[in-house]
Amino acid sequence: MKSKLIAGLIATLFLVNMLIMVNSVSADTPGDVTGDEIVDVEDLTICALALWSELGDPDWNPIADLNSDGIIDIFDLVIIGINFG
Ligand SMILES: [Ca+2]
Repeated sequence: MKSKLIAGLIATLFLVNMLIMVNSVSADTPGDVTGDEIVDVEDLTICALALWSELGDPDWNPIADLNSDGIIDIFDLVIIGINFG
């Protein structure tokens, strides 16, 4: 019972954090890495190539850090996924 409560709390905190990060994106077209105002496979590819990189890593690509938190991770991919197409 206690472990389910903790798991639920963690899941809730994760979702709230994700929503805050998505809403903090300031671009005119969220998820648009290339700047062509379309969120498509090109944006996804650029982000995927930099996935799991952090500032200073060889794979780091600042334009793929859509939520500007210094790491390219699932939250950046979520921004692309939400706005894809
Ligand atoms: Ca990021």
